[in-house]
Amino acid sequence: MKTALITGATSGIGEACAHLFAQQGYRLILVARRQPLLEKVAGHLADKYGVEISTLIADVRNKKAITEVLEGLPEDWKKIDVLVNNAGLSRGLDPIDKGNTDDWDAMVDTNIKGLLYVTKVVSGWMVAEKKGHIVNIGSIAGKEVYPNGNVYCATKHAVDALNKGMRIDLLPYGIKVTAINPGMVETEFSLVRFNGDEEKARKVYDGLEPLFAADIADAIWYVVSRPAHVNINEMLIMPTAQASATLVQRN
Ligand code: NDP
Ligand code: 8X3
Repeated sequence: MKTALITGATSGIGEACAHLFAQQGYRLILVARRQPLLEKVAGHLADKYGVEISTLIADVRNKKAITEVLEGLPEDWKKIDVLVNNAGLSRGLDPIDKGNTDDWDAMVDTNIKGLLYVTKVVSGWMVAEKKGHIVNIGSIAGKEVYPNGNVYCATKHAVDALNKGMRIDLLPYGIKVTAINPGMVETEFSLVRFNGDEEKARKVYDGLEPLFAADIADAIWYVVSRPAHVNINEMLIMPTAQASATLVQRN
Protein backbone atom coordinates (compact mmCIF):
# COMPACT_ATOMS: atom_id res chain seq x y z
CA MET A 1 0.00 0.00 0.00
CA LYS A 2 1.28 3.46 -0.89
CA THR A 3 1.04 6.57 1.29
CA ALA A 4 0.71 10.21 0.22
CA LEU A 5 0.97 13.28 2.45
CA ILE A 6 -0.86 16.32 1.09
CA THR A 7 -0.71 19.76 2.71
CA GLY A 8 -3.61 22.16 2.28
CA ALA A 9 -6.19 19.44 1.75
CA THR A 10 -9.32 21.32 2.89
CA SER A 11 -9.96 23.01 -0.45
CA GLY A 12 -8.92 23.56 -4.03
CA ILE A 13 -5.96 21.69 -5.48
CA GLY A 14 -5.07 19.84 -2.26
CA GLU A 15 -8.61 18.53 -1.81
CA ALA A 16 -8.87 17.47 -5.46
CA CYS A 17 -5.51 15.74 -5.15
CA ALA A 18 -6.63 13.89 -1.99
CA HIS A 19 -9.70 12.73 -3.92
CA LEU A 20 -7.66 11.38 -6.84
CA PHE A 21 -5.06 9.64 -4.67
CA ALA A 22 -7.82 8.03 -2.56
CA GLN A 23 -9.46 6.84 -5.77
CA GLN A 24 -6.11 5.23 -6.68
CA GLY A 25 -6.06 3.38 -3.34
CA TYR A 26 -3.43 5.49 -1.55
CA ARG A 27 -3.40 5.76 2.21
CA LEU A 28 -3.51 9.49 2.99
CA ILE A 29 -2.10 11.93 5.51
CA LEU A 30 -3.94 15.22 5.11
CA VAL A 31 -2.75 18.50 6.64
CA ALA A 32 -4.63 21.80 7.08
CA ARG A 33 -5.80 24.25 9.76
CA ARG A 34 -9.62 24.06 9.48
CA GLN A 35 -10.40 20.96 11.55
CA PRO A 36 -14.14 20.41 10.79
CA LEU A 37 -13.53 20.86 7.07
CA LEU A 38 -10.51 18.53 7.01
CA GLU A 39 -12.43 15.85 8.91
CA LYS A 40 -15.35 16.22 6.50
CA VAL A 41 -13.05 15.74 3.49
CA ALA A 42 -11.32 12.75 5.14
CA GLY A 43 -14.62 11.14 6.22
CA HIS A 44 -16.08 11.47 2.74
CA LEU A 45 -13.00 9.94 1.06
CA ALA A 46 -12.68 7.12 3.60
CA ASP A 47 -16.36 6.21 3.08
CA LYS A 48 -16.20 6.46 -0.69
CA TYR A 49 -12.89 4.69 -1.34
CA GLY A 50 -12.32 2.63 1.82
CA VAL A 51 -8.80 4.01 2.32
CA GLU A 52 -7.11 4.81 5.64
CA ILE A 53 -6.74 8.54 6.30
CA SER A 54 -4.87 10.36 9.03
CA THR A 55 -5.72 14.05 9.54
CA LEU A 56 -3.16 16.45 10.98
CA ILE A 57 -4.60 19.77 12.09
CA ALA A 58 -1.65 22.11 11.90
CA ASP A 59 -0.46 25.45 10.61
CA VAL A 60 2.60 24.82 8.43
CA ARG A 61 3.96 28.24 9.50
CA ASN A 62 4.37 27.01 13.06
CA LYS A 63 7.70 25.16 12.98
CA LYS A 64 7.31 23.48 16.37
CA ALA A 65 3.67 22.45 15.86
CA ILE A 66 4.06 21.07 12.32
CA THR A 67 7.27 19.24 13.23
CA GLU A 68 5.66 17.69 16.31
CA VAL A 69 2.51 16.47 14.54
CA LEU A 70 4.59 14.92 11.78
CA GLU A 71 7.05 13.29 14.19
CA GLY A 72 4.04 12.05 16.21
CA LEU A 73 2.79 9.87 13.34
CA PRO A 74 3.03 6.12 14.01
CA GLU A 75 6.27 4.67 12.57
CA ASP A 76 4.60 2.78 9.72
CA TRP A 77 2.88 6.03 8.56
CA LYS A 78 6.32 7.62 8.13
CA LYS A 79 7.04 5.55 5.03
CA ILE A 80 5.75 8.20 2.67
CA ASP A 81 5.79 7.57 -1.07
CA VAL A 82 4.49 10.97 -2.21
CA LEU A 83 4.64 14.39 -0.53
CA VAL A 84 2.52 17.09 -2.16
CA ASN A 85 3.69 20.50 -0.87
CA ASN A 86 0.52 22.36 -1.76
CA ALA A 87 -0.49 24.57 1.22
CA GLY A 88 -0.04 28.15 0.12
CA LEU A 89 -1.70 31.46 -0.47
CA SER A 90 -1.56 34.90 -1.94
CA ARG A 91 -2.69 37.84 0.19
CA GLY A 92 -3.23 41.28 -1.30
CA LEU A 93 -2.31 42.63 -4.72
CA ASP A 94 -0.61 45.93 -3.98
CA PRO A 95 2.36 47.90 -5.30
CA ILE A 96 5.51 47.40 -3.24
CA ASP A 97 5.26 50.77 -1.42
CA LYS A 98 1.67 50.06 -0.34
CA GLY A 99 1.94 46.37 0.57
CA ASN A 100 0.72 45.17 3.96
CA THR A 101 3.63 43.65 5.88
CA ASP A 102 1.32 41.15 7.61
CA ASP A 103 0.29 39.91 4.15
CA TRP A 104 3.98 39.58 3.24
CA ASP A 105 4.68 37.59 6.41
CA ALA A 106 1.74 35.25 5.71
CA MET A 107 2.97 34.51 2.17
CA VAL A 108 6.66 34.12 3.02
CA ASP A 109 5.93 32.07 6.14
CA THR A 110 3.46 29.72 4.41
CA ASN A 111 4.72 29.39 0.84
CA ILE A 112 8.44 29.19 1.64
CA LYS A 113 9.06 28.45 5.31
CA GLY A 114 6.04 26.16 5.82
CA LEU A 115 6.99 24.16 2.73
CA LEU A 116 10.53 23.87 4.09
CA TYR A 117 9.47 22.70 7.57
CA VAL A 118 7.33 19.90 6.10
CA THR A 119 9.99 18.94 3.56
CA LYS A 120 12.73 18.78 6.18
CA VAL A 121 10.90 16.09 8.17
CA VAL A 122 9.44 14.10 5.28
CA SER A 123 12.57 14.16 3.09
CA GLY A 124 14.47 12.74 6.08
CA TRP A 125 12.12 9.75 6.09
CA MET A 126 12.44 9.38 2.30
CA VAL A 127 16.24 9.47 2.48
CA ALA A 128 16.15 6.65 5.07
CA GLU A 129 13.98 4.58 2.70
CA LYS A 130 15.97 5.66 -0.39
CA LYS A 131 12.75 6.37 -2.28
CA GLY A 132 9.93 8.86 -2.58
CA HIS A 133 8.53 11.65 -4.72
CA ILE A 134 8.15 15.30 -3.68
CA VAL A 135 5.69 17.37 -5.71
CA ASN A 136 5.97 21.12 -5.10
CA ILE A 137 3.06 23.31 -6.15
CA GLY A 138 4.67 26.40 -7.65
CA SER A 139 2.93 28.76 -10.06
CA ILE A 140 3.20 30.78 -13.25
CA ALA A 141 4.08 33.40 -10.59
CA GLY A 142 7.31 31.47 -10.06
CA LYS A 143 8.20 31.92 -13.72
CA GLU A 144 6.98 35.47 -14.39
CA VAL A 145 6.48 38.59 -12.29
CA TYR A 146 3.33 40.66 -12.82
CA PRO A 147 2.25 44.10 -11.60
CA ASN A 148 1.54 44.12 -7.83
CA GLY A 149 2.44 40.42 -7.60
CA ASN A 150 5.83 41.31 -6.04
CA VAL A 151 5.94 39.24 -2.83
CA TYR A 152 3.68 36.38 -3.97
CA CYS A 153 5.80 36.06 -7.14
CA ALA A 154 8.96 36.12 -5.01
CA THR A 155 7.67 33.25 -2.87
CA LYS A 156 6.83 31.16 -5.92
CA HIS A 157 10.25 31.95 -7.50
CA ALA A 158 11.65 30.61 -4.21
CA VAL A 159 9.58 27.43 -4.64
CA ASP A 160 11.03 27.12 -8.16
CA ALA A 161 14.58 27.39 -6.75
CA LEU A 162 13.83 24.98 -3.91
CA ASN A 163 12.36 22.49 -6.36
CA LYS A 164 15.68 22.50 -8.24
CA GLY A 165 17.73 22.44 -5.03
CA MET A 166 15.78 19.50 -3.61
CA ARG A 167 16.32 17.50 -6.79
CA ILE A 168 20.07 18.08 -6.60
CA ASP A 169 20.37 17.23 -2.90
CA LEU A 170 18.13 14.17 -3.06
CA LEU A 171 19.65 12.74 -6.26
CA PRO A 172 21.87 10.21 -4.42
CA TYR A 173 18.79 8.65 -2.81
CA GLY A 174 16.69 8.18 -5.95
CA ILE A 175 14.04 10.61 -4.71
CA LYS A 176 12.03 12.27 -7.45
CA VAL A 177 11.24 16.01 -7.27
CA THR A 178 8.69 17.74 -9.49
CA ALA A 179 7.20 21.23 -9.66
CA ILE A 180 3.65 21.71 -10.88
CA ASN A 181 3.25 25.34 -11.95
CA PRO A 182 -0.36 26.31 -12.70
CA GLY A 183 -1.83 29.46 -14.22
CA MET A 184 -5.33 30.51 -13.17
CA VAL A 185 -7.17 27.82 -11.21
CA GLU A 186 -10.62 28.57 -9.78
CA THR A 187 -10.42 27.65 -6.08
CA GLU A 188 -10.62 29.64 -2.82
CA PHE A 189 -7.31 31.25 -3.90
CA SER A 190 -8.75 34.58 -5.14
CA LEU A 191 -11.15 34.84 -2.19
CA VAL A 192 -8.14 34.51 0.13
CA ARG A 193 -6.07 36.94 -1.97
CA PHE A 194 -8.84 39.57 -1.73
CA ASN A 195 -9.58 38.92 1.95
CA GLY A 196 -13.04 37.42 1.40
CA ASP A 197 -14.23 40.01 -1.17
CA GLU A 198 -16.41 37.72 -3.33
CA GLU A 199 -17.06 40.32 -6.01
CA LYS A 200 -13.34 40.92 -6.63
CA ALA A 201 -12.62 37.18 -6.54
CA ARG A 202 -15.36 36.38 -9.06
CA LYS A 203 -14.06 39.03 -11.49
CA VAL A 204 -10.73 37.18 -11.82
CA TYR A 205 -12.51 34.36 -13.70
CA ASP A 206 -15.14 36.49 -15.50
CA GLY A 207 -15.53 35.72 -19.20
CA LEU A 208 -13.03 32.88 -19.41
CA GLU A 209 -12.81 29.22 -18.55
CA PRO A 210 -10.08 28.85 -15.92
CA LEU A 211 -8.42 25.63 -14.86
CA PHE A 212 -10.18 23.67 -12.13
CA ALA A 213 -8.57 21.96 -9.16
CA ALA A 214 -9.25 18.55 -10.72
CA ASP A 215 -7.12 19.54 -13.77
CA ILE A 216 -4.13 20.09 -11.50
CA ALA A 217 -4.79 16.90 -9.50
CA ASP A 218 -4.81 15.07 -12.84
CA ALA A 219 -1.37 16.53 -13.69
CA ILE A 220 -0.03 15.58 -10.26
CA TRP A 221 -1.27 12.04 -10.75
CA TYR A 222 0.38 11.94 -14.18
CA VAL A 223 3.82 12.86 -12.82
CA VAL A 224 3.50 10.49 -9.86
CA SER A 225 2.42 7.54 -11.99
CA ARG A 226 5.39 7.59 -14.43
CA PRO A 227 7.72 4.55 -14.42
CA ALA A 228 10.45 4.46 -11.74
CA HIS A 229 13.19 5.69 -14.12
CA VAL A 230 11.22 8.75 -15.32
CA ASN A 231 11.05 12.06 -13.45
CA ILE A 232 9.06 15.04 -14.74
CA ASN A 233 11.12 18.01 -13.48
CA GLU A 234 8.39 20.59 -13.91
CA MET A 235 5.09 21.24 -15.62
CA LEU A 236 3.62 24.65 -16.53
CA ILE A 237 -0.15 24.36 -17.01
CA MET A 238 -2.40 27.19 -18.19
CA PRO A 239 -6.04 27.53 -19.15
CA THR A 240 -6.38 27.68 -22.95
CA ALA A 241 -7.64 31.25 -22.44
CA GLN A 242 -4.38 32.33 -20.73
CA ALA A 243 -1.11 32.89 -22.61
CA SER A 244 1.01 34.40 -19.83
CA ALA A 245 0.61 35.68 -16.28
CA THR A 246 -1.00 38.88 -17.58
CA LEU A 247 -2.48 37.95 -20.96
CA VAL A 248 -5.90 36.34 -20.89
CA GLN A 249 -8.65 36.17 -23.51
CA ARG A 250 -12.06 37.12 -22.09
CA ASN A 251 -15.34 36.81 -24.01
P1 NDP B 1 -7.10 27.27 -1.77
O1 NDP B 1 -7.16 28.56 -1.02
O2 NDP B 1 -8.36 26.71 -2.31
O3 NDP B 1 -6.39 26.15 -0.88
C1 NDP B 1 -5.28 26.44 -0.06
C2 NDP B 1 -5.09 25.32 0.93
O4 NDP B 1 -3.91 25.59 1.69
C3 NDP B 1 -6.24 25.17 1.89
O5 NDP B 1 -6.52 23.80 2.08
C4 NDP B 1 -5.70 25.79 3.18
O6 NDP B 1 -6.28 25.09 4.29
C5 NDP B 1 -4.21 25.44 3.07
N1 NDP B 1 -3.38 26.35 3.85
C6 NDP B 1 -3.20 27.67 3.67
N2 NDP B 1 -2.39 28.17 4.61
C7 NDP B 1 -2.05 27.11 5.42
C8 NDP B 1 -1.24 26.99 6.58
N3 NDP B 1 -0.61 28.05 7.11
N4 NDP B 1 -1.10 25.77 7.15
C9 NDP B 1 -1.74 24.68 6.62
N5 NDP B 1 -2.50 24.76 5.51
C10 NDP B 1 -2.66 25.95 4.93
O7 NDP B 1 -6.05 27.55 -2.94
P2 NDP B 1 -5.46 26.61 -4.10
O8 NDP B 1 -5.94 25.23 -4.01
O9 NDP B 1 -5.63 27.35 -5.37
O10 NDP B 1 -3.91 26.70 -3.73
C11 NDP B 1 -3.08 25.58 -3.52
C12 NDP B 1 -1.68 25.92 -3.99
O11 NDP B 1 -1.71 26.19 -5.38
C13 NDP B 1 -1.06 27.15 -3.34
O12 NDP B 1 0.30 26.89 -3.06
C14 NDP B 1 -1.17 28.22 -4.42
O13 NDP B 1 -0.20 29.21 -4.30
C15 NDP B 1 -0.99 27.38 -5.65
N6 NDP B 1 -1.47 27.93 -6.91
C16 NDP B 1 -2.78 28.31 -7.05
C17 NDP B 1 -3.22 28.83 -8.26
C18 NDP B 1 -4.61 29.31 -8.46
O14 NDP B 1 -4.85 30.08 -9.41
N7 NDP B 1 -5.58 28.92 -7.66
C19 NDP B 1 -2.30 28.95 -9.39
C20 NDP B 1 -0.96 28.55 -9.12
C21 NDP B 1 -0.57 28.04 -7.93
P3 NDP B 1 -6.70 25.74 5.69
O15 NDP B 1 -7.17 27.13 5.41
O16 NDP B 1 -7.76 24.80 6.20
O17 NDP B 1 -5.44 25.67 6.51
C1 8X3 C 1 -1.66 31.75 -8.80
C2 8X3 C 1 -1.76 32.22 -10.20
O1 8X3 C 1 -1.43 34.24 -11.75
O2 8X3 C 1 -2.57 34.62 -9.63
O3 8X3 C 1 -0.39 31.35 -8.47
O4 8X3 C 1 -0.21 34.23 -9.68
S1 8X3 C 1 -1.46 33.90 -10.30
